[in-house]
Amino acid sequence: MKKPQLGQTPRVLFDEEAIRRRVDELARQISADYAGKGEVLLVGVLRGAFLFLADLCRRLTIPSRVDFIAVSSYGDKTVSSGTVRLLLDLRGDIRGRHVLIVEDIVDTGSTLAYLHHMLGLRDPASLKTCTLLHKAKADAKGTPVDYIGFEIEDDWVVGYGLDYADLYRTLPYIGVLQVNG
Ligand code: PRP
Ligand code: 7HP
Repeated sequence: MKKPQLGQTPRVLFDEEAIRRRVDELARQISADYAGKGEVLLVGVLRGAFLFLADLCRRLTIPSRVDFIAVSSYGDKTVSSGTVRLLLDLRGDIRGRHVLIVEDIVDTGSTLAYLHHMLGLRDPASLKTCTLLHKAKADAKGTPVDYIGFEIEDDWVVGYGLDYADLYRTLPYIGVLQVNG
């Protein structure tokens, strides 16, 4: 993917209302699936998933806790380095717990595959994955993606937690950045 021009206003892909409706639906589905199973531990993947997780967790009707993990593979680029760096590990032990990884986006799938493998080794009672956005081209290397908010094309999307070079993250909507060329 070529470089987005900085300073542009992103084209709206999902406005606040569309995001709210879809997050509501996901929360209902997740609450139904986990009902009666006890507590779910939501693992938010920083930094991109912070807004999605905040909205999702408040709409769940099941008992839940929250922990965070931070990874990075893009830096200031729009092409994955292919190497996922663990910047911050979970605070708590996940052995015997129902764990749901909460991502903002699955693009190449490298991050989710890395996290699923790493957390799976820690012996959780169950391990599922949820992402707000999923690129059609994503190849999560066999990692199941259990809950998907929206399927999207291979555009560079920003807002609602997603960034380009650490910009645009705080936009309330999800938009597409135009690329040069
Ligand atoms: C982004 C995003 C996902 C990951 C998805 O994180 O938040 O975690 O990339 O890409 P992939 O499917 O190609 O691995 P990034 O490394 O940019 O860190 P950030 O969330 O702190 O911006
Ligand atoms: C990571 C990421 N961050 C923001 N927008 C996208 O389209 C992205 N793909 N992978």
